[in-house]
Amino acid sequence: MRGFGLGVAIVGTGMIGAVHARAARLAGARLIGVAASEPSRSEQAAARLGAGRGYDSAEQAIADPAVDVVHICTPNATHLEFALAALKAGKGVICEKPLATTAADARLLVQTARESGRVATVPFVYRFHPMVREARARIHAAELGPLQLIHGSYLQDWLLDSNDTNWRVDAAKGGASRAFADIGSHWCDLIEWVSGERLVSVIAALNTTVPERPGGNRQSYASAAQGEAAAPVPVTTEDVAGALFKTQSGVLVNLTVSQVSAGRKNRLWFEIDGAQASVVFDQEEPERLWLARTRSTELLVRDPNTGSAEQRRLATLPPGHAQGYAQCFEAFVADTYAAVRGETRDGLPTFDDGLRSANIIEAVLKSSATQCWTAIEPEHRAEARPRSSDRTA
Ligand code: SOE
Repeated sequence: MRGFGLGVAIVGTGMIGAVHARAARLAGARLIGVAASEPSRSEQAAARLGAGRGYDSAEQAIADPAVDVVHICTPNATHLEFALAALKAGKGVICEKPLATTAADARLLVQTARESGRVATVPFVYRFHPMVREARARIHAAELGPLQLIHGSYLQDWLLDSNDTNWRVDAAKGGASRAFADIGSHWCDLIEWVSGERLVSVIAALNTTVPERPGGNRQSYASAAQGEAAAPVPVTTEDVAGALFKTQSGVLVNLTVSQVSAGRKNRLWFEIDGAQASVVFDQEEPERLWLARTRSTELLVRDPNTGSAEQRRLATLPPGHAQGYAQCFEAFVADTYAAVRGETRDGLPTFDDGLRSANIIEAVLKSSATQCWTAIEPEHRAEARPRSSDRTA
């Protein structure tokens, strides 16, 4: 660690690489350089993202002694190689989700991270909405009573048109699961973390509703109109998924996932129903939390002056000045850097959480193939309960 800020490199310069770059800079890091798929693209991306240099390759970025933390923002199938190399080079790592395309690979990454002693995190960033923290604090303060049911959905529409495509569609680059691994993974991470419940088994069904999409090697979000013309290829990854889970205490959890639901842009929604009260969070309306009892309903509004310690910590703007996805990402990156400096932050998603997610994805794939209830590998979870300091004020 040198000077004021950590030195960081970003490997992968698509849509999400740019989000990382901005969050890194806001957290006070020095953006030493970026690596794209080829040197000329790295140079262009360095200019666009305000980085010190463009690297010739990911390997060069990882080997740079000026770099303390490597952000891995490349297609999923490359995460294993780059994250292993970065950990072995003694770097801290932020690796995009899904952490790996198989649970075995995710397990190897967890083991390597532990052996390295480095901070290794995964951007399950929706944990960083202040009102998500509020929901969690209230559940852990037993305000909802014993939990009865958890349900919800994560819906998008950016792959609705048969001309829409992206590397995620290709199982060789994105992994065998697409919609569930890309966004269902966020929902499962969030509800486990908020509720304290642990998913133990699942029955799931996956469906590919758009059987062919343009082939080719497009980066990030891109429709055929924006990219090069390419012949259609069969799609093997799912557009929609339905899953019914059971938790360790017997709570039923029902999830619908889709990347082909017209008008739904990034609608992560959950409801947690307890014996005394229910709580609802909608990622597209993240400033509010719906909290209802049988005879009264409240709409809680984010406010840095009220609520749980963690709501207040993550509220960076005054009430009524909307915070959203960008501030979640910024808080996640800032908390990762704080951990690299040796500080403790509540709810930082680590490689253990990436492995947890990979185990859930693997069980969902297996259940949909066998049409049977399937056990989820019960691996250690880094953090299941909030600190005692996170209580409603
Ligand atoms: C695309 O579906 C995507 O960008 C995901 O990869 C992100 O994790 C999610 O936050 C938004 O949608």
